[in-house]
Amino acid sequence: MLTRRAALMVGAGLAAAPMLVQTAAANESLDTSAATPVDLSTLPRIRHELAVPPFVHAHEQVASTGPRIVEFTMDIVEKEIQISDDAYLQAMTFNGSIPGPMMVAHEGDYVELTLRNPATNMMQHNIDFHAATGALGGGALTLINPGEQTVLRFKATRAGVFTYHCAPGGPMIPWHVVSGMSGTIMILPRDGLKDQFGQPVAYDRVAYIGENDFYVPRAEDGTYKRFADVGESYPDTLEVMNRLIPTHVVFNGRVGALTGDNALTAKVGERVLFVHNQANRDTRPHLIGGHGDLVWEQGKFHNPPAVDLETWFIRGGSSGAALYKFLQPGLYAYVNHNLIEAVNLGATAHIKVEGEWNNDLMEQVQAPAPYEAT
Ligand SMILES: [Cu+2]
Repeated sequence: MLTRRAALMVGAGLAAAPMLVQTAAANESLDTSAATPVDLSTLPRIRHELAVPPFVHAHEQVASTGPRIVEFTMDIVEKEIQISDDAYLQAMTFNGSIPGPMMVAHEGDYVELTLRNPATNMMQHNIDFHAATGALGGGALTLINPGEQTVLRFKATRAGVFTYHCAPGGPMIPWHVVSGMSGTIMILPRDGLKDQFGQPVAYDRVAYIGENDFYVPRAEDGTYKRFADVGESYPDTLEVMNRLIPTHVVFNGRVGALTGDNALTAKVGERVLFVHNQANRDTRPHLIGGHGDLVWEQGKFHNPPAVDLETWFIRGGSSGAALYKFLQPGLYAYVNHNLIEAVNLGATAHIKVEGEWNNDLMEQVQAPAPYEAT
């Protein structure tokens, strides 16, 4: 059952942008009940509890078994979050985090997601997996009202990191996405990742970065507006969204989510797989003082990775992956190399790396000191 407020909001959104309604029909549900049943009863099942980003649930890089049904459960959470010292967002989230949690499975597995929309929410939601085939990525089979749940199973036929996001129809689609509803699923080849020569490579840890562009309305005095609930935030937010200039561009939900005390950590010699999701807007990650040793810029693991990249490109609506082995200790910044977005709007993460300095790779031959002009 749609709550009265949610019904009002859907109606208000549709009325505000009639052209979008004609072209984006993701709110039309699909009846697949007449399809021939498949029997997967002999497949083993494994259930993963999702981790909060930037962390990822424990998983095998090389599959030790044949295909399995890999089970996940996510709750949709509508809540206000603070996104900078001076701004709050009426957020919509998968499982309470921005980005939504990363799910990991292997090519040939079946992903089975239980998606729940608690009765305390106001909005209809669903999920569109870019990794899945048919039914608008599952969006047409998963539209749920507050108080409902749904279970979607899809076969992971393509390997890579893929964006998933909410797509409940019409102008609700961009609004839910820029309110926080996106994340990444990683489908690994069964025999793991390969370098540019086809040789196996492994990572020691995953750093899962979700980048978001936020559009927070301002009051007449220039301060950011705060709203009682997600529904109340919609009309003003739509106005800011449609001007296409974000007020915030951040990693993992807020300015400073991955800096200072929240910085990522690594050791010299460790290989970190940076997975970067941006569901709405192009971006260009760069690791200051490091590189992308192997970069699946488009995020798809059956394409040979590019090597030695300085900056890579993530298309809006996709996830990409970059593997880097840290060679020097110290503080690294992982940024969106639109430096205005990185420094002034928030799209910066820090990695604190421990280990021994290598003077062969870099040496301060002379510390800064005054010099005599000649
Ligand atoms: Cu949604």
